[in-house]
Amino acid sequence: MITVITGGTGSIKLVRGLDSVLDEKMTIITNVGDNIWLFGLYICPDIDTTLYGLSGQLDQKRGWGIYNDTFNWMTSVNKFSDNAWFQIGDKDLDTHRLRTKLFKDGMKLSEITKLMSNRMNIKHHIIPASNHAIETTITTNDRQMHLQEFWVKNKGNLPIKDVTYKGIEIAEPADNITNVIKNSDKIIIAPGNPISSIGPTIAITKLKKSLKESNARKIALSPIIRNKPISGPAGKMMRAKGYSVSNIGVAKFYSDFIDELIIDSSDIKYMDKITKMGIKVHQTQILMKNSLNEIELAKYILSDN
Ligand code: FO1
Repeated sequence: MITVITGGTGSIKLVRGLDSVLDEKMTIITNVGDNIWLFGLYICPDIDTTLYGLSGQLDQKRGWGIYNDTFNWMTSVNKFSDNAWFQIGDKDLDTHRLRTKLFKDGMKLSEITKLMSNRMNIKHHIIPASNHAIETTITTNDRQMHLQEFWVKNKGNLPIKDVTYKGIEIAEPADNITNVIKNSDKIIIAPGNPISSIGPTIAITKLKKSLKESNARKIALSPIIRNKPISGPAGKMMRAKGYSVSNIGVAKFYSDFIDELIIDSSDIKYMDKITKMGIKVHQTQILMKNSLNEIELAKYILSDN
């Protein structure tokens, strides 16, 4: 049984690769830290990227939203709302509308995700990390803000003093996540931003405990090549949390539960240092520029090397 812990717009590339290669169903645990209420809608970007990615609807260039979407509704929103910095596509809108309705009707986020996944004919299990609200919050010089306000409204151009996960103290893993983790053969940490895409999930106390206790091979993919994040604000965030922006920093961040780390072939110089931390290191080409790369990396992870 394969379980993947995902978040951010890069994870879906690996998930797609695994989907092409695997005959069996996998479980995909998605980040909920960047969920946000805007325009009266409950928006869950990482769940939707997974849903759209696995049902062939994703705008692959942007990494979020639906391809060939239009943004006419946003023009009306601009008249009334201060939050028009967050772009909702016209087709994408219906996902948020339905989720919000079902949520207000009393359904849990995991139930809503299952329903949507079934309607999109996705064979895998997509489970939000928690049904509790967890909010990734960025502390800049003068105040705290939601991750989306930092990343989308301010384009990540503010200094980061701290990153916290609001609500994490009381958050429980959704559904049967702890059992899935215990019974998995392999648990793959997708190449997402360790702090904002994977961090909120593994900070859930009971989820982390089950990761530590699981006998699965726990394999993380580095999101960093030659000391630079493949995409997004991982560098700034890792520095703010006291981790170096390198594979050493990634290894340290995951060191209390992973067995293995896959790094890019160009970073081979870090191998010894990471091995000394008790983590087995693999090196291969980790940058996924096209579907062939996605499939090759998925095959590499699934092989027993
Ligand atoms: N990212 C942007 O940079 N600008 C946007 O206007 C934007 C809108 C948006 C709407 C729906 C959705 O599911 C994702 C959206 N994203 C947008 C992506 C999102 O901000 C982040 O990349 C993810 O939260 C990272 O996981």
